[in-house]
Amino acid sequence: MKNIISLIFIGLLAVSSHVMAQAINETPEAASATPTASAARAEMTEAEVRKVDGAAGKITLKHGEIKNLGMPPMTMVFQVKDPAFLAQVKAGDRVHFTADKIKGAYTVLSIEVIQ
Ligand SMILES: [Cu+2]
Repeated sequence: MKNIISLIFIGLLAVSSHVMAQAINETPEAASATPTASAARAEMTEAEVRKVDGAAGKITLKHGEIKNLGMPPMTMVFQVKDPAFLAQVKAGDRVHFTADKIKGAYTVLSIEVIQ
């Protein structure tokens, strides 16, 4: 009798943890609250170009909040995915860009001047 009660208890535990796992998976907040979003999910962020350093392959941006990186507005230096980006912009331009952390370095994945 004791064994049967134990089995029922274990069975209930298994069922309830399965239901809880499902509930967690189906919570919309849990699905979108991954700060390590892939590049494909990166949202456009607005910024002002402060400096373009073609030799170093870097760009300094005064950027707004970068949601996919969980980063507040600030001025900082980025690597660029494609050196050609640096020829498309100049200091003072207002731009839209996407960025992600690649091999530990914040990197601009796309950039376009706001006309
Ligand atoms: Cu930043």
